[in-house]
Amino acid sequence: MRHIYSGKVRELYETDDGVLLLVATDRISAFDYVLESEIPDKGKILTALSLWWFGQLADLVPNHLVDAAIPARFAGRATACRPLAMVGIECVARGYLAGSGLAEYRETGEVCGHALPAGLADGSRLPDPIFTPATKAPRGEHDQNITVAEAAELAGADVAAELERITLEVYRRGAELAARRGIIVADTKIELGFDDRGTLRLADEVLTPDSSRFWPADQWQPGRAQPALDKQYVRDWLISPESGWDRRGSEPPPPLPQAVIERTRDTYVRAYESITGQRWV
Ligand code: PZK
Repeated sequence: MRHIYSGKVRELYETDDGVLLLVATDRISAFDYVLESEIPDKGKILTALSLWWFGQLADLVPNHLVDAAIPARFAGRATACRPLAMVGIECVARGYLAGSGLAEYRETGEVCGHALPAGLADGSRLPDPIFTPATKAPRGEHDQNITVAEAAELAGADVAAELERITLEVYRRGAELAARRGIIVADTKIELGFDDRGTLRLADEVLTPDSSRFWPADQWQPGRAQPALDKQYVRDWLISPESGWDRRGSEPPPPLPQAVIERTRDTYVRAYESITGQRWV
């Protein structure tokens, strides 16, 4: 087996049979840093959640999962995948305004070429979910939003239309299911790739808090930044005086107190349990 790539919080391996292993670690990022503290079981929880979603979405879009042995040291935190020719576009759907979508809206009144009504605020629900593609940024940089027309130029009009259709369907299904459990899926990013027969398949992880913005519905209040379902305790502690950390300085964030680690682990467990309706064991 060889290691082929390190992401911020995940690792990618290739087995001798050409199967890819996506390994979710317990690393956590905040404010663009990978923290030195880990969240116990985070990788296993997100892997289980992603697998559950692949099942829920199987009638909408084929996926990259294959049935292959997973080495014991990655048990529970890896998915075995077929190698795909990945589409060079990050496929994002947004049902609410936040992050780079909000920034673009404030500057132009549009997001990725979608004209939006005036007067929307941080966290506002959009009239309809929109497809907001982005180009993959080099390591350490942020993805760059592009218009739907630019995506069509890059990928070809037919492929881009498929990306948009699949991304919006995944978002709608995900948002609808999560809403029944009191969770808002503000947006989600999916990755798609072509298999050796030319079929587009859903890859990577899907509808996890690392690839989506999950907000507790009972705390949703447009007009301010929404608390994240998963790492709000981490962010709040890091920007609190107790951490002693200056977000605008050049120092990396300090290690998290045990209580913050434990509460954050609880938020991942809660997210898993409320979305899937299954107990985390
Ligand atoms: C692939 N990534 C992102 C994921 C990392 C990085 N089925 C596939 N075929 C080919 N390539 C990929 C996939 C998938 N999924 C995914 N980069 C390439 C990534 C996990 C860990 F370090």
